[in-house]
Amino acid sequence: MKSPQGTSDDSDLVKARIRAIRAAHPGNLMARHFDADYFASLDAPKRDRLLRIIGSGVENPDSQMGAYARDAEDYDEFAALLDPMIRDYHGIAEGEDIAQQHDWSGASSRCDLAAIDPALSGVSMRVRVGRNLGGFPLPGAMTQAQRLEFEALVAEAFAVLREDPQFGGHYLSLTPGLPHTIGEAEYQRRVAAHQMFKDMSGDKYLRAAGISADWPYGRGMYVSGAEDFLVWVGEEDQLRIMAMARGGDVARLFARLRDGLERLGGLLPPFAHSPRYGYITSCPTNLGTAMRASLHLPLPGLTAGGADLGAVKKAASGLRLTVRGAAGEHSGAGQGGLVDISPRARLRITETGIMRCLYEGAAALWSLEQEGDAAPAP
Ligand code: DAR
Repeated sequence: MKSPQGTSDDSDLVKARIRAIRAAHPGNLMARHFDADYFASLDAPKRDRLLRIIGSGVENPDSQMGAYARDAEDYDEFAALLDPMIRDYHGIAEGEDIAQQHDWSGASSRCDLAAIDPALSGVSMRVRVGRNLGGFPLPGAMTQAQRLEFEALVAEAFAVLREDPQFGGHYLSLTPGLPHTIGEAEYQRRVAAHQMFKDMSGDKYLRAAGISADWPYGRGMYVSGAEDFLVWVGEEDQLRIMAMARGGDVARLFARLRDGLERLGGLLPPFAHSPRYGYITSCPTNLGTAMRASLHLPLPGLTAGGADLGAVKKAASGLRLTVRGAAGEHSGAGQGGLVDISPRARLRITETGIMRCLYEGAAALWSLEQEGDAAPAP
């Protein structure tokens, strides 16, 4: 059966299919929390909207979350299903209050891994946040015209930012026929340099959610002169704003992002934000700070020379960190046991909390590596 993209007369089929997914894929949070009576209580238009939100999780039973919001309001309008999924994923008990706070004060502190060990003065670090503008649908529901309208709006902001002494740079569009459009060779060079994002149609989850539709229209990237401040346009969220650096100074990296976010935010309409869930994102896993902070650590001892991530994942989990290969999700450890470590929490933690979790977690893993012991101290 094709995925149920908004055909409410598929209700019984959908319910049966989700029951089967729940049995075969207990980790699919949409299937775990889907309630057939709630679904049946909705009128046809709302059933159609909900089917589109969960379509990726139905089409891809191996999903973790299994849903992508299509409008900022979806989190309130479909809270009966989405809130239990969000609590389950982010480890928030039913009845516990959710009120996201934001705090960037840590970016003005001293958090430099090189001060712990000069060997850490060359680590590759990246921190990004997702942002969406309240006046547009989220990427899964945008028409091609809306994607082009959005790109034109942010390109105006980039035209101002490019003159900024701290963040000056230029915008590279993938939309055919624009003044800033880049060719295939430049695009592939930027992808190989780990700057530009790939065609999302290769991600079955994003494809099923409609997030990769109309590729490459409305997509592009702003890059600062120093190539250490980037803004993706039209990826999983409307904007992914990131700072990158080599070295161990985590606080300085966060300060770079904080300042860039402030400059760009002052040139755009307000970002979609909820007092409950913080910055609104397509995927519920990113709600709250909408931040992913990471750095690459060489851990040959903890990864058996890069052959096995099991022990380091266990050690990292105790430090509230996730570990993946340095080449991204689902990749193995790189040369010399190079791994990407990142705080797991996004919601009910502040930006400073994430920064400190990354800094302290990296220091702890490095110390274990030096001691040659994969089990963290009790
Ligand atoms: N694959 C989707 C999303 C998982 C989180 N990763 C994101 N948002 N890039 C799933 O529901 O499993």
